[in-house]
Amino acid sequence: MRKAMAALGALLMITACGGEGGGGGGGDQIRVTLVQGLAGEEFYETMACGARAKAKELGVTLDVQGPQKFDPTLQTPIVNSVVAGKPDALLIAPTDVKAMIAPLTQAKQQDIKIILVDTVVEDQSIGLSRISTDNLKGGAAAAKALSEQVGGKGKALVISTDPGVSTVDARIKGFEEEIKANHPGITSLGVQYSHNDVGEASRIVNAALAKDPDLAGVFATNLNSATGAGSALQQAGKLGQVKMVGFDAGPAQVKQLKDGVVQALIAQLPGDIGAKGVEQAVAAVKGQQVTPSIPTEATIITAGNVDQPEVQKVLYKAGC
Ligand code: T6T
Repeated sequence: MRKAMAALGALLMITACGGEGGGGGGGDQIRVTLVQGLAGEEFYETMACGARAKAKELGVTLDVQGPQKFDPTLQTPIVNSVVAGKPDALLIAPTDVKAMIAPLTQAKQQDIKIILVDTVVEDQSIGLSRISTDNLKGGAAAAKALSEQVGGKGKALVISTDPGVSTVDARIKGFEEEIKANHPGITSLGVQYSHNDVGEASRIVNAALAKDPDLAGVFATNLNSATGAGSALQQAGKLGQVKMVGFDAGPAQVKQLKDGVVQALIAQLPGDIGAKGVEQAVAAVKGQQVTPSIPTEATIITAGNVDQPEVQKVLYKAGC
């Protein structure tokens, strides 16, 4: 029943977003579709804004669609219906490294140019260009920032979304390797998974605080995990006692930063990823040079620099 409802929800999403930008779709106009990892979430909405602006600049027709949950069982029917509509190119953030290979193979067989934005799939033959933050480096930066906050010692917990999501898996790897290599005083309590659910992330932190009252730090690998972990620390009155570093810079997280719930955020450049995605899609459709791998930058945000104009520019938005 829940699946049927979710599929219906996804179908409703498709009809609501068809046909944007690029002045009405003349015959030879390039048609691109962006399939987000999660519709309505600030990271992917900011990505869509960057893609839309670039599409307008290049005179491309852009459709933006996304599932209601970060879930391959919801993303797959969207990809299948996009493929049926035969766009010239598809920008997609695959929600699982394995499960999204089959639907994307279909798209490739239809000669739809595929550009992977943010996340990737294991099959290296899928994606003419892969555009994403250097997440391994981002995870290591999070480890350094957290270690600094806790004075290089104590127990640290990692909260992530689900195994099989390329970005957050790389952040965990970068974090754990940095801790092992350079922060001997830090004891990693391992990773727990929130399934990208804010409430679940809160529940995990509450349970961790009960089990390890001397918990020193938390690394949350993405927006929803960070938001949930932060509210649990706030409700437990652990502000400043348990330090936290979170990936992403959505409005809720920036508020937590200003309230002293979290000490550092690692902000990606989703708008940049979206814009570069459209550029690579157009190049691929025109048979021009395409760049196979494009790493994008990330910025460490603290209460000390959050109000600086250049930092304000990288904060995520819920709309354009
Ligand atoms: O962290 C981003 C994105 O990079 C990741 O792939 C999934 O989660 C976010 O969308 C934030 O929720």
